[in-house]
Amino acid sequence: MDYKIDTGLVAEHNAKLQGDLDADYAALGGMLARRGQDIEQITTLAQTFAVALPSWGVGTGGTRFARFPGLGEPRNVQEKLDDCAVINQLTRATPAVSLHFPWDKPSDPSALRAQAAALGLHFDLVNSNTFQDQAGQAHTYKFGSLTANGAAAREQAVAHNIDCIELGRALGSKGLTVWVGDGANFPGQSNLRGALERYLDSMKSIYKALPDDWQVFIEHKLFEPAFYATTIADWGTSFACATELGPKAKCLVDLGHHAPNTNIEMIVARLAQFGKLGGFHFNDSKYGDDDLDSGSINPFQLFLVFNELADAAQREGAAFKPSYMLDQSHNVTDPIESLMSSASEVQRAFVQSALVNRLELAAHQESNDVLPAAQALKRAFRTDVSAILAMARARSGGAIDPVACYRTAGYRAKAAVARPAKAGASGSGIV
Ligand code: AOS
Ligand code: ZN
Ligand code: ZN
Ligand code: ZN
Repeated sequence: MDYKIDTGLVAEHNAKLQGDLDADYAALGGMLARRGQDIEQITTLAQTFAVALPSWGVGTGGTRFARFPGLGEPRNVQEKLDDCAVINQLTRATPAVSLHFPWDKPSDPSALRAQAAALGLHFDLVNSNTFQDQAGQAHTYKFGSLTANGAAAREQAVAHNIDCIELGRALGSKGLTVWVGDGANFPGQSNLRGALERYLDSMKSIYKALPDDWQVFIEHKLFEPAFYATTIADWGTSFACATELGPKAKCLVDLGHHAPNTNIEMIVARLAQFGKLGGFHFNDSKYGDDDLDSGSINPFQLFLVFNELADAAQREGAAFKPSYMLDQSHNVTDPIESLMSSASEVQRAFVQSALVNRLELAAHQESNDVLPAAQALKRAFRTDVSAILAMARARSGGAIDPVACYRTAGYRAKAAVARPAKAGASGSGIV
């Protein structure tokens, strides 16, 4: 394995913290045992958790107003993989990378696949990009891509998605996520129904190009860049389109793509109930598509989402396997640090949801005993499972404290030397 952080350094870091961790773990184990829960079982479960990294997340994202590049940013997809490998080495929770084309288009897909394998990584869903024009592109997406009035722009957008499938296939991916910014800024600009009809026509062509074992995920988003009417604005539209397209089409929920205060966990429950929950883009949000670090604003919501996922997993067993990805933009932090801590925040919600006593909860619901039902959730949410997360990492070969270990290793300073800043470094301000 091509480890980017010296394994001796990780071992040394862990050795210093192991004693304290053992004590915290024993205390937590004792508390859970009094609740009838076995900490070992939960730690083993924590070790199975995985969330994919967004290739675009390892560069400084910026906002639509400005971008302040950091030192040692990855300049190409190979360097992005190196950074993703660091995150996975220290967290052991991010073995897959979700690539975005054409941003990450490799000149040699098999070489990129080999690099990923050497780094202990593989490729999750690939993402198409028809929300911005690329240099030399024949037809603009200014007035839409998959929904454009002009057949030529639509065909170009469809062809790009099919290229993404081909590329993804060469890389070992099993699915495509389609997010389009198509919509209108003015009432009257676009025929609302006509745009969705064109979207469906375009998506049908993409769907036909899917290999047998592939899926396509439709990502909805309330607004931005279209500020009056977005074609795929909500889960209802996404669900209707996924249903119309067929069994390989599912819905992808980006937590930031809803109006403030939307009950996202209920959307998750609905999509799971009807077999259309494809996956997630995890991030956090205060106002809109803020792409803040997962769990940084509303960790209770994240927990409630995982509580629904735990319910679905219990009902449906191994067949229930939504894809988990992060989709964040890091403007004021080192992206590697943010992604490490975000992966562990999502893992935290997963572990907390496993602490919910589902039998007890069901009994309270059955007897309409409301307060204890609410308390059953709160008790799990309030449990500090940090020692379980740290133990899971240590046992899987990661770092007890990933951010501290990363800082000790001086990876960013070394990257700053190896990757001198250049204008227009890879990454995007649009996430
Ligand atoms: C855009 O708002 C979406 O979240 C998409 O997932 C997008 O492809 C990604 O954020 C990269 O820009
Ligand atoms: Zn997203
Ligand atoms: Zn975003
Ligand atoms: Zn978004």
